[in-house]
Amino acid sequence: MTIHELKQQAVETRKSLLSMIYQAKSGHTGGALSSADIITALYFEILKLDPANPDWEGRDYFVLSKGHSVEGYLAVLARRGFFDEALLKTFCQYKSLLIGHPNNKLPGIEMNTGALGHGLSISVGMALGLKKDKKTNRVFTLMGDGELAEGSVWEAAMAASHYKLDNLVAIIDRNHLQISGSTETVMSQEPLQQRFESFGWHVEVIEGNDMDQVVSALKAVPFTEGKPSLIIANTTKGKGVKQMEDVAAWHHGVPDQSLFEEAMLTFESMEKELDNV
Ligand SMILES: Cc1ncc(C[n+]2csc(CCOP(=O)(O)OP(=O)(O)O)c2C)c(N)n1
Ligand SMILES: [Mg+2]
Repeated sequence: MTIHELKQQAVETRKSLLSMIYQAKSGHTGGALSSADIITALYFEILKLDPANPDWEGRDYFVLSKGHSVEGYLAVLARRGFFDEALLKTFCQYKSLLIGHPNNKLPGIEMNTGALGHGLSISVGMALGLKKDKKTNRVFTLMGDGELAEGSVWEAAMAASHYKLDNLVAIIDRNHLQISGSTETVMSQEPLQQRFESFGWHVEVIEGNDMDQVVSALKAVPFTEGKPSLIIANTTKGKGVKQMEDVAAWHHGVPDQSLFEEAMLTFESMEKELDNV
């Protein structure tokens, strides 16, 4: 896909995830919006996948370590054809497989996540297994910046470089907010790049809501042979809905009817603008 088409897809992802949250009256809005460009690029351009055969041996693996941002993940999986898009309407309803966090009973989802701090460890295990089997599949994992307060992340970071896992790519959605406020107030993360570098990773810092930069970085991995790759993606929590941007309360806020309708109109005008380019 071209960058232009990917930008259009990212607007679709935002429309879809906000509709799911509005309908369900539940969800994690801010972090789903901040990571919408990254998850769209992964699923429409980067990952090797076969939606008709989710267990295809040659696939790349993806773990949504910040499992609460499931809405964008479900939206791209459905649009890529892993399951019927109509199922998105059942999000968070009784007996639906589309629960509030990733559920590996759904085609395309490798790993149940939601308890933060486990995705990187799981991804290290997957990447190590693939290396031992002399396979070339890659493993991608998307983490939150608040999630980095979990000690298990750092054990995994150590192991990834110890085992020279250059088939592992971690992305941090660096929106500077977690559930209750700024990451720097709750548990400071800086100097984040140097921390990971000191753990033996090759780190690149990008603007994570800029599709050009997201795709360029994801296409350039592994950055260094023999090292795990980390992309620190600077993003805005709530990206795309002005009232939600950079506001901690929108971590799991649900828009009322008027804000929902206003946001959908904004997305539609973004689409029209892109159509005219
Ligand atoms: C182990 C664990 N502790 C607490 C939570 C509750 N929780 C859900 S989301 C969240 C904040 C995460 O912040 P961040 O990783 O920055 O996510 P984002 O900003 O991308 O939404 C917390 C504390 C959890 N899911 N798992
Ligand atoms: Mg965050």
